[in-house]
Amino acid sequence: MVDQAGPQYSVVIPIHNEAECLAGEVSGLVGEMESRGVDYELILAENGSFDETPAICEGLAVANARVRVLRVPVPDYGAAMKAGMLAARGDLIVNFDIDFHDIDFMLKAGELLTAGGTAVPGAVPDGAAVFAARSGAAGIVVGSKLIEGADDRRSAARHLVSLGFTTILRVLFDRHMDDTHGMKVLRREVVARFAPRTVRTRDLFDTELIIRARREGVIVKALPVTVEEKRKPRSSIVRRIPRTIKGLMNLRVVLWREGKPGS
Ligand SMILES: Nc1nc2c(ncn2[C@@H]2O[C@H](COP(=O)(O)OP(=O)(O)O)[C@@H](O)[C@H]2O)c(=O)[nH]1
Ligand SMILES: [Mg+2]
Repeated sequence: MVDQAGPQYSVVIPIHNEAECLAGEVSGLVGEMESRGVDYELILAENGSFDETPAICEGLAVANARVRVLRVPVPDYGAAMKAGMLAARGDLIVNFDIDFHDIDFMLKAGELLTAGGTAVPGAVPDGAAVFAARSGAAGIVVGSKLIEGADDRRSAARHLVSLGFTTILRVLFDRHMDDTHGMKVLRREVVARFAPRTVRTRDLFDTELIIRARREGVIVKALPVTVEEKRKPRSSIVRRIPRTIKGLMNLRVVLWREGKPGS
């Protein structure tokens, strides 16, 4: 059982129509965390599936008290991730995809986030994220497919899309932005402070969360990752590109209207 104080890691995975690989991937992940003595909970943030996925999720939760299922009615990757992160009880909140997860990355990120004796308390007052920034500790660690040491084994087209996406983020928001869409680990108080303020869902929730945190001084560090396409992506990249660009433009306007944080 997860104790009252919450586990060290809450792993949140958005899930949609994953009947084929769900049980296998979860059992691999859980097995690795248990054998490495990780104190975890696993939140399967499922929505909109029309295959056997919901029943498989329920079965996984019944079989393991550390696994929880969260259902959101509409199929929305970002809304599922947001609900999962806000329901998480861990000190460190991890975002994985069912086809993209890496416990070594998670543990290395966890070390960076708790380095220097900045223990993450279970319940912290608002403003703690900014305190973390002032103390020089990172509040978010992202897995980057683009920095030195990363190994992107996907198609050249998908690598190019990731590169283009990050370039647009740098032009529109912050020239030091790194990869935002992929594995990441966040301190719980960063999620608690910024996730409720996000307005974009679908593919842009996590990007907006990072943009908002950076704007208020949260330190974001990047670790290089290896990424391999284990199966075909669920949504078409061609349909995602115009939707994403439109969403980013909208977010730019929303943030301009909000003005500078603290002013
Ligand atoms: N909850 C939820 N999860 C989704 C949705 N679409 C995709 N996912 C999950 O998001 C993760 C990444 O999906 P994938 O198709 O591999 O996207 P990509 O690799 O980013 O192109 C997987 O765990 C999917 O099951 C959705 O509409 N709702
Ligand atoms: Mg994928």
